[in-house]
Amino acid sequence: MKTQVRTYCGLCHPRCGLVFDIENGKAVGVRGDKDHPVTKGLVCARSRLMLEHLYHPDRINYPLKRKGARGSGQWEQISWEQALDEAAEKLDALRSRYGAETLAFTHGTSRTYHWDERRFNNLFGTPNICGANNICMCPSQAVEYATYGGFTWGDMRHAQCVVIWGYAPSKSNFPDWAGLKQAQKNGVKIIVVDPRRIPEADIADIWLPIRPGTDVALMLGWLKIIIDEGLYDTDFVERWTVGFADLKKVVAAYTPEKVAAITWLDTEQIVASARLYANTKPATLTWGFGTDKQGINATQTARARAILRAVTGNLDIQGGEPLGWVEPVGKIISEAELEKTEAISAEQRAKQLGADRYPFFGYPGWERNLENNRKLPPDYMHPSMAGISCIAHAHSVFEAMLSDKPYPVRAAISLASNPLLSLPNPRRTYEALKSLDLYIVNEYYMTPSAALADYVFPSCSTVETTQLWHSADFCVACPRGVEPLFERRNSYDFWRGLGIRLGQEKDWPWQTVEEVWDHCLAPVGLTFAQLVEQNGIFGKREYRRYEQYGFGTPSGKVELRSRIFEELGAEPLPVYREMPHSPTGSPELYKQYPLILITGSRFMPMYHSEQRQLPSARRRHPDPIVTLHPQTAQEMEMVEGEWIRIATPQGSICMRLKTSDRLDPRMVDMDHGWWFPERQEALPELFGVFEANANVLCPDSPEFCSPEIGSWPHSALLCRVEKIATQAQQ
Ligand SMILES: Nc1nc2c(c(=O)[nH]1)N[C@H]1C(S)=C(S)[C@@H](COP(=O)(O)OP(=O)(O)OC[C@H]3O[C@@H](n4cnc5c(=O)[nH]c(N)nc54)[C@H](O)[C@@H]3O)O[C@H]1N2
Ligand SMILES: Nc1nc2c(c(=O)[nH]1)N[C@H]1C(S)=C(S)[C@@H](COP(=O)(O)OP(=O)(O)OC[C@H]3O[C@@H](n4cnc5c(=O)[nH]c(N)nc54)[C@H](O)[C@@H]3O)O[C@H]1N2
Ligand code: SF4
Ligand SMILES: [Mo]
Repeated sequence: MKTQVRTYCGLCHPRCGLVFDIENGKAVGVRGDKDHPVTKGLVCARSRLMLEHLYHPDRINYPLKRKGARGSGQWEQISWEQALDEAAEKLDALRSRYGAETLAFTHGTSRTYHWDERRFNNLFGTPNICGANNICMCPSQAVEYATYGGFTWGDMRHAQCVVIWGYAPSKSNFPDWAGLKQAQKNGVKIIVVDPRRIPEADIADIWLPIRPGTDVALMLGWLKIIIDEGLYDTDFVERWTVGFADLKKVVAAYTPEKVAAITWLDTEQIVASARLYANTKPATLTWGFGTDKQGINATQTARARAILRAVTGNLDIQGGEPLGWVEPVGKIISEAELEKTEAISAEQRAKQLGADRYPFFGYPGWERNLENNRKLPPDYMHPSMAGISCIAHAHSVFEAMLSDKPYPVRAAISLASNPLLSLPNPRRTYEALKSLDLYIVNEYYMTPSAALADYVFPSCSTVETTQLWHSADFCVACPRGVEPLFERRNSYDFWRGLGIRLGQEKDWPWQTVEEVWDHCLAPVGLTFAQLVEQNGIFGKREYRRYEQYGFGTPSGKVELRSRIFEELGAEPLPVYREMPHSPTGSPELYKQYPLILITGSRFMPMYHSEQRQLPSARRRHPDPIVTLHPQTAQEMEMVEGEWIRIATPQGSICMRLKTSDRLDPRMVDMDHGWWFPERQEALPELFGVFEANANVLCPDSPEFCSPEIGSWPHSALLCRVEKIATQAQQ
C-alpha cells in the first residue's frame, strides 16, 4: 500500500516542498507539494533526482577511517562512537599543542544548517572558517549593512521595473525565474545586464551585453545620468543620506562616452537604461553572482548597487527593496543567536587569517556592522547579523597550512563543501590538505576532497532530517520524508557529537535538532510539530520603517560615503578598477590570452560539483562544456563537440566545445565543478580533479582580489583556447 509523506527538497537553496510516495518504508515517487505554503507544488527538474540520490549505491553510509597512505583510496568502516572519539582526541591534542586556531573549517553553501558549524568552531575557539563566502552573496550582505544597515532581496512580485544584473535565475533560482516570467506577462519593465544573451535577456526591454568585470563603471555612469538629470529622489537623499556631494564628485568623470568605452556598450543603451530604471517606480535591482565573482571590483560593485537603490528612493518600499524582518518572524530565535559568536575570545578573533589584509570581512568590519545594527529593535534587524560575513581568507588559510606562517594550521574539517572544486588554485588546495595532520570530511559521496581525509562521516540527505526554514517574511517547517538510512546522520548530530567530547557539553543541551527547532519557536508559542500542522507562519510587512528607527549605520542614515569603509582603510566611495588581466589592464598579456573568460554560469540539473554520479543527470549533461561564439570557433578551426584546451596564466584544462551566438565572439564561457566519480579515486588520479576543473584557471593572490573583502575572480579573466590535436603534434 502506498502512503504519502510531506517533505522538502534542499538540493539547492530554496527548500521547495515535496511529497513522497512511500511503499514498504521506501520512497518510490516524488513530486511537488501543492499544499506547501510558499512553493505551492512548483519544483524544478533537479528535485526529480532526489530518489536516485537517496538510494544511490555510492553513498557513504558508515564512518570511514583512512587505511594506508593519504589519498590511497583505502578505508576501514568504523562506528560513529569510535570515529567521533578518535577525531575529538586528535583535535584536542592539536589544540593543546598549537592553539585552537590550528583548526580550519571549509564551509559550503546553504545545504545544511550552518549555525551548528559556527557554534562548534566558536566554542572550539578557532576564527578560521573559510570558503566561498568571500565571493558569494555575503560580501553584498556586509556591504549593505555598512551602507544602509540591512540586507535586501527585491520584491519582484510588486515591482514595475526589474533589473536583472549578473543574475540568471532561469538556471540558478527556479522560483525567481517563475516570478520574472510572470512579471513580464504583467507588463513590468525588465533590464538585463549580462555579457550573455540569457533567456532573461530574451524577455527584457533592454539587454546590456556588458564586458565582464566592468559593472561598477556602468553603475557609476547610471548614477551620473540620474544625478545630472535630477532623476533621483531628492527628498530621500536630503533627509536620509550622507555623502551625496562626494558621490556627485566621484561619478562626474563617468560620462556615457567614457562608460561606453570601458564596458563595450553603446551610449544610447547606457542612457536609456539609466532613465528607465530611475523613472519607473517601484523598481528592484537584483543581487547577482555575476558581479560578486569579478575579483577586484566585486565589493565596490555591491556598494554602487546599494547606492543606486537608495538614491532612486526604492529602499524599503513595496515593489522595491524591503529591509528588515517582519512580525512575528523576527521573534523566532535566529541562526545568529544559535551561533554563539560571543564564545570566541577577542584574543582568538585577533588571530583570524587574512583579516589583517581584509579587515572589513573579518571581525573588525563585522563587529562594527553589528554594533550599529544593535541600535535597531531586535525583532526588526538583529536576527540577520549572522557570522557568514566574518570569515578567514581561504588563500591565507591554505598558505598557512603549507608554510606554518603566521602559525601552524594542522587540522581541517570540511562539511558540505568540496574545496578542491569550489575554490581557486586547486593544486595549492590539494598540497595544503595533503600536508595536514588531521583532515575530517562530512559528505554524501567520496569526492576528491573527501578522498584526502583521515575520517569521512556519512551525511543524511535533507529528506532524512528536518529543518526550520525562514526568510525575513515567513517561517516554514521542513519535515522528514524517511528515517535516516544506514548510519547517515545530520550535521547537528555530527557537531554535537564532536562538541560534547571537547568540553562543550553544556552548550549542546538539545539532544536532537528537532529540540533546537522547538527552542527557536518558543517565543512565538509553537513547537516544530505544531508549525508543520499550521503550515508556516507569515508576517505582514510594514514599509519605510527607517522613518521610525533610522538606518543601522554609524550616522543612522544611508551612507553613500561609508564611514566603516573609511575607518578600515577602504575606499569610502565606489571606484572602478581595471582588472589586472584585461585588454586594457595588461595589453601585452592580452596578445597571448586574447579572450575574456567567465566561469561557473549555472546549468541544470547540476548544483556546483554535485550530481556527477547520478546517471539521469549525466545523461542530460554528460561532459564539462566550454562555449565559444561560432565565429571564434571557426577562426580556431574548432568544431562543436571536440575537446579543446583552455589556458590562463594560472593553468590549463580541457573541456568539450559547444558553440553559441548567445555570447560575444571575444568571450569564453565554461562550466565549473567538474570531476569524474566514475574514475579512480586513488592518487594520482583523484577522480580527474585537475582535468576539467574551472578553478585551475582562477587565481586568488592579492593582486586579483578586491582589497576590501578579498573576493577572488571566477570571471573576467584572460584566456586562450587551443586545439588538443595541434598541441600533440608540436
Ligand atoms: N543550476 C544551478 N543553480 C544554482 C547553483 C548551481 O551550481 N547550479 N548555485 C547556487 C549558488 S551558490 C549561487 S551563488 C547562485 C548564483 O546564481 P547566479 O547569480 O544566477 O549566478 P551565475 O550563473 O554564476 O551568473 C549569473 C550571470 O552572470 C553573468 N556574468 C558573468 N560575469 C559577469 C560580469 O562580469 N558582469 C555581469 N553583469 N554578468 C556576468 C553570467 O553570464 C551569468 O548569466 O546560483 C545558485 N543556483
Ligand atoms: N570557477 C568557479 N568556482 C566557483 C563558482 C563559480 O561560479 N565558478 N561558484 C562559487 C560559489 S557561488 C559557491 S557558493 C561555491 C560552492 O562551493 P561548495 O559549497 O564547496 O560546493 P561543492 O563543490 O558542490 O561542494 C559541496 C559538497 O557538499 C556535499 N553535500 C551536499 N549536501 C550535503 C549535506 O547535506 N551534508 C554534507 N555533509 N555534505 C553535503 C556535496 O556532495 C558536495 O561534495 O563554489 C564557488 N566556486
Ligand atoms: S533543487 Fe529545485 S526543487 Fe529542489 S530546492 Fe532547488 S529549486 Fe527547489
Ligand atoms: Mo554561491
